[in-house]
Amino acid sequence: MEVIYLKKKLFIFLSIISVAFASVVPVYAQKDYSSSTGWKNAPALTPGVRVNTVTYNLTSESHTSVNADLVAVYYDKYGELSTDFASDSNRILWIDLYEDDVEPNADDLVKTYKGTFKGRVLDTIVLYDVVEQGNIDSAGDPDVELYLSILLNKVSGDKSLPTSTTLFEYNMSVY
Ligand SMILES: [Ca+2]
Ligand SMILES: [Ca+2]
Ligand SMILES: [Ca+2]
Repeated sequence: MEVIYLKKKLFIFLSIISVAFASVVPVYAQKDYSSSTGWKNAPALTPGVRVNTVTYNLTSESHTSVNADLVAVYYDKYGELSTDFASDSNRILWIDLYEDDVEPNADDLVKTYKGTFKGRVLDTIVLYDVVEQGNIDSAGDPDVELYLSILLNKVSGDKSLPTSTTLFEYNMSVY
């Protein structure tokens, strides 16, 4: 009886250890791939000229297929245009989030973000539209290739010069 009791205690002990270990392993495994770009400076933007960022390869941590709901772009560190640019509170900054594909497939326009100004100061960037309602890459492919396509509207009085890269920072995440 006593031996069986000890075996049972040992079994419970080992079960607790294995459950604890199993819960640690996935957390460690998640560090092996990137699900976020980290904070990046905006590219230099010449008004009226569309500029694409580099393409980032990100992997979903929770889903084997990725749709727009699993992708977010965060913005921070809003800056100010220099006096080379007109002060205009009607100026708009358009940011399109794309998922890159290989021809003959066109890249997916996933979401659009809209930036607004108070004079020369970039006031805020908000989600404007979710364009793609289905998967943004092949079903069963958790690795997505994301880039931003950015257009700073040209306003009368702007010089044809690029902005500094401190107009804003962005951070893309896939969940
Ligand atoms: Ca792709
Ligand atoms: Ca795609
Ligand atoms: Ca892919």
